[in-house]
Amino acid sequence: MLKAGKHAIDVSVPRVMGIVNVTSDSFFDGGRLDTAAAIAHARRLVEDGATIVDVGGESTRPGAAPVAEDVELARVIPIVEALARDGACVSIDTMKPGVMREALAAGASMINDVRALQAPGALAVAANGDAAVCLVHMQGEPRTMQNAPAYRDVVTEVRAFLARRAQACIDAGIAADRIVLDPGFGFGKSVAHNLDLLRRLHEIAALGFPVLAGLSRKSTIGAVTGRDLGDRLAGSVAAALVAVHHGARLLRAHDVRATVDALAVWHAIEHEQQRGEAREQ
Ligand code: HH2
Repeated sequence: MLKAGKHAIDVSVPRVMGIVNVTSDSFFDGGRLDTAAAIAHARRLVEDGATIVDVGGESTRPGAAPVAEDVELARVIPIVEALARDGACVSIDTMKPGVMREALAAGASMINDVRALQAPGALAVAANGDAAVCLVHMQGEPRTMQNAPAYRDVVTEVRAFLARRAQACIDAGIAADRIVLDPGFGFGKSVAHNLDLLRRLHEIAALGFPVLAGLSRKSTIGAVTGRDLGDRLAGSVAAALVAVHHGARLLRAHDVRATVDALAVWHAIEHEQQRGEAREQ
């Protein structure tokens, strides 16, 4: 069970985190700045089977321009409030402790931070409440992270970093059952690094925390398939299934319905005894 505020998420079955970006420049779904449209989109993702909705007001794509805190707050808080009022498990995708604090006050149940709570004050904000935390590995800064990322062994280094950050959370008073780890596909990684991480994801899962994988529509899918952004659904779903096969428990996805369906098929195959009736069909 992953504890996220008042929610307890059974991660023995892989779950989908639906992406709700409220930005001008997100790499796939940028341009949805209208609050009502963002809320409607998030509700659709919940209907489609998202267990968590991840609300972000600042793009972290390579080269993205930073967003001021007041602008980010104005974008995300009304959406977090509306979804939390619905009873949804809401994650706030931010690097800023001030946004984390306000989002938790507005009802968010999870902090998703690509800086893994390393900003001054971030750990304290998380430790103060009962939200889950998703700790992401990133080499460098969003603006420059894709300029020649380099590792001796990407999996060993990412795993060591995530283990250190999980320990820092536990030392700060965050219970182990509130911690999620994410290798940060595309965050200071080449295509080869991302594929290595995916192939050896079980080494990160072996740390004992649920692992989240975010590959949806990312450039690695484009590099492998030769497809543009709008045409990467099949590649993204394939990558999500491989991630689950190698130990991921949470999949961050733009296309919730397709990902949920693919996971249902995977789960039925892997746990066939629970699906006896499906065998009759
Ligand atoms: N990827 C993105 C943003 N947040 N959080 C986690 N935990 N893992 C990820 O892989 C991850 C993330 C980038 O994707 P997206 O939100 O679609 O784009 P943008 O950053 O341009 O808004």
